[in-house]
Amino acid sequence: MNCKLISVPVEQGQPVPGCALGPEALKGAGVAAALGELGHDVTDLGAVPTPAPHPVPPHANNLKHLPEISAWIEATANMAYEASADGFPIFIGGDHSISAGSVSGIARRAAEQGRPLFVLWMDAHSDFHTLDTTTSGNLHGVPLAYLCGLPGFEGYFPPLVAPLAQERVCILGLRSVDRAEREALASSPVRAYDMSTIDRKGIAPLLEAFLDEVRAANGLLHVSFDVDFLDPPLAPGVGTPVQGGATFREAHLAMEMLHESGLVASLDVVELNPTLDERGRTAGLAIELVSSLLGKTITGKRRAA
Ligand code: Z70
Ligand code: MN
Ligand code: MN
Ligand code: MN
Repeated sequence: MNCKLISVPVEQGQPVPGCALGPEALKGAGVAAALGELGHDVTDLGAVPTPAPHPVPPHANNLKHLPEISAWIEATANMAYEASADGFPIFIGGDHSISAGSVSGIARRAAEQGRPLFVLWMDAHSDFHTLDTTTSGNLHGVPLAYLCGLPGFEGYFPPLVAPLAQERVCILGLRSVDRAEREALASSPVRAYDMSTIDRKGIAPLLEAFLDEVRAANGLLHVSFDVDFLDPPLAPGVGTPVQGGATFREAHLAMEMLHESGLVASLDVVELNPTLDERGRTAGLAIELVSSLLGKTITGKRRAA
């Protein structure tokens, strides 16, 4: 596999400084070497160049850095579209607003190829606000609603070439969902699994059922991994930790299953904030999990890359 590393050093989608240093932290902690060890070719495509802010009209809601984030989404989408012609793009954030760009570019490519795109959103948060419903104004809280074609983004975010089919989206790991997001999810076919559901049913059967659907549809799968999916004591280097997250064993198993499925075509790793990390633990853990998704095994007896 040709793994293409794409840095998207954006932090204006959320309020805590430091998240823009995520790409350098992950690279500094050896993500390229770790993937090389697994037999992959690794190409570092560098960073999405900082775009000029978009001249968007004023919005009635108090949205933070809307012109900048809108421009980053467009620039990231263009890079994602180009990079997804071949190989396995890995988008390293940056806050989760970058996925509005990475996934929309991937979706445009998948639509051209006539392949249904499925998205696994591993996150403590649903990121399912529209521009009208967000109460924080932090745009890392809206990317999934935008990608699913919810209304109100027109004229503010770039036009979506290929909105996601909501029944092909699965959110895993929820424990912080705002009221408006809860209402929007209740009337949406998006699968939204919170931690209680994971505790009761187990992460493996939930994920396996989703992977079966991707396989049956001959689909492509994009994984959007928000590091705050993980339990905060394990992964302190995130801006918005929420207690009660996934354990190492749950996350590790999910990544191994994703690899074994052979269905994953692209990946985001977002919300890593190295200034809040403890001696690089969170970055190291993220690399361990990305390695599992790309074929690292314990005994070496599983399916090869
Ligand atoms: C909240 C909001 C959020 C990530 C925090 C939080 C959103 N729902 N997303 N961390 N990744 O402000 O809209
Ligand atoms: Mn532009
Ligand atoms: Mn998120
Ligand atoms: Mn999150």
